[in-house]
Amino acid sequence: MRKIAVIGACGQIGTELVLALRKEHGAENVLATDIRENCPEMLNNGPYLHMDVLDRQTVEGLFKSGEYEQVYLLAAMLSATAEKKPHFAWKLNMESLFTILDLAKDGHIKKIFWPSSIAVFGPNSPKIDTPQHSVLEPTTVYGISKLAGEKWCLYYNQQFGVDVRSIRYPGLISYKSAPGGGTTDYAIEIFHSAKRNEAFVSFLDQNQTLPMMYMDDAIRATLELMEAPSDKIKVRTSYNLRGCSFSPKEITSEIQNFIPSFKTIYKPDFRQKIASSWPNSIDDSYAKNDWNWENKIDLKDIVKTMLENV
Ligand code: AKB
Repeated sequence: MRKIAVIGACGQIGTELVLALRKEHGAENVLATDIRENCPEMLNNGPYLHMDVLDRQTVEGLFKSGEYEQVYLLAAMLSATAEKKPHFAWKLNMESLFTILDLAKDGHIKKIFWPSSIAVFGPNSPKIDTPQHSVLEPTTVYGISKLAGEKWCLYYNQQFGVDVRSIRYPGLISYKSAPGGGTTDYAIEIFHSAKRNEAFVSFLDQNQTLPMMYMDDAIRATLELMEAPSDKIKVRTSYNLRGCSFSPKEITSEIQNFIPSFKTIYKPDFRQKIASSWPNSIDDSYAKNDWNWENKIDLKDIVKTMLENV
């Protein structure tokens, strides 16, 4: 059996994805690679390689061996950090994708997963049940890079037959690994404050509803998409996926069902502007029809699980 590699394996999605892939395919068959020197303890059960995805020569050397059939390319700079380092964010998010797409085009990799985001939408997209095919006018560096990446994925699929698959992730909530630099990160930080019995200072407005999803659903979606027969994958930009939608006020009130004294204080910063350009909820009928996607975990379950485990 040929192997799987996850690039950007130490991030929020990567950590859990590596563990899920190793469970399914055997730990020795799933390589975790990241720019971090040392492998986090959670990923110690299988192979780890310290690698900078922008070092094209090293990345090519690894994959030209033909040992790896599937690559999950997760290395990226997220929305909030990307606004502070726009040029580097563009370089990281785009150059890494080209390296992997070119390796697949030349026959060294069979299947690629590359994550997109709800950030591809902008202020002129419909806010409620945002359709798969919608106005795409992102106003953030991150959103622009994800939209461009989606178009390149489609181009490599249509021109060269590259089997690249993608999901527009909403904000992802998990307790196993920390998020880094996203606008939706508040929905994780809030649980840490709640567990410390501290008031939470929200950088988003109380009524800013955003699409969110629990990590277990996101990992299951990723694996289901990658396992679906190629002819079922009709969307070769990136699939909309719906989890649940809530605002800081609503998640606060759910937490108060467990910790009645818990409070959130609202001090919106630059991230509020990013959030207000994104949808409130997502229509995912294409994912449902094409590969039978179905979300399972709602806000009540998320709050219970997070409070039990954070
Ligand atoms: C972010 O907030 O930047 C990410 C995303 C929605 O893609 N979580």
